[in-house]
Amino acid sequence: MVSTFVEPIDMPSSQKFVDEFVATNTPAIVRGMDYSAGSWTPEALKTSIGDLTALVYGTLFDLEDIQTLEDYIDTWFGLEGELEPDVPYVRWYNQLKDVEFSWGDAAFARVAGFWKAPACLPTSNFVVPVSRAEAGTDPVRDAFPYRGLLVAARGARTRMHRDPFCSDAVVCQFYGRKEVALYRPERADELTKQSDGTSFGGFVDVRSEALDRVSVEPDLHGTVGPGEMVYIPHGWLHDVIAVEDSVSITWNFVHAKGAGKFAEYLNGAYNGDPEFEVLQYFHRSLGRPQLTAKDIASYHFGVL
Ligand SMILES: O=C(O)CCC(=O)C(=O)O
Ligand SMILES: [Fe+2]
Repeated sequence: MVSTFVEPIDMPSSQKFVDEFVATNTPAIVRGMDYSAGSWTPEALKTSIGDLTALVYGTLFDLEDIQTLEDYIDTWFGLEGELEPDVPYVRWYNQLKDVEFSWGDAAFARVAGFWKAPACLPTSNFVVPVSRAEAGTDPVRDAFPYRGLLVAARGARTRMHRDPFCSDAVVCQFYGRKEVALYRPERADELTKQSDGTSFGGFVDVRSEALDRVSVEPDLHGTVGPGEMVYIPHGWLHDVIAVEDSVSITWNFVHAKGAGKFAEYLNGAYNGDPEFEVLQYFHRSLGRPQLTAKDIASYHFGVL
């Protein structure tokens, strides 16, 4: 099989984006985001949020360290030569659990004036997160599950995984470049090494032999640079590497037009999935009592 290069498309309308990509579960790379490029350079970020304590990870989603963003940038940005293994990665999520922590909420509040949600994304009919009073939901100001500031020195990577609870993801690129490899949901078995009981883990590491190429041909591959966004629909497995020092913002959502698998998840697969607690947290944060998967399903889809 030969992998197809994903050509960036110009920013479509949200109706077109929902119909052509969200409803059909098709990945896309979109160019033409409206953002303030000068506010996202490493130097500018050191001034705006460098004093805040960031969450530092390895190549997947296990927290390894905390460090101010300024320390991280000073230590890791500017590496040259061959891509180095084990470069740490700042994934600075807004609060998604009931624990005190250096969550990214304060950093998101400070950078809110520097970007806008890409115009192609819908602003209503979300199933996740639940919008307050059914109002539109804006990832610039509102918390979404796994909304994170991603600061990745060259060589830092997100190993092959699949995002949690059948949610879709976007990654908006503001500085530097990343390479993305995408594998269809039907290939999950082929790409599973061993099930480790988490949503993210247990997949083959396609860059274990060499960082600059993937060892299993993806269905789609592309690169994302400043002002571009990648859309990763639910179920698609993906591997991402920063080939330049990189700054992005990501978040996950479920839209009513792409919610079929999410409904199935609530009907069974949530059971034993530690990520289900994140969904419950988002409902609780709106003042609702602890909801079961059945409650959440009937809230969104009526009685299943
Ligand atoms: O940009 C990246 O490193 C990929 C992020 C990602 O896939 C995720 O956070 O789930
Ligand atoms: Fe992901």
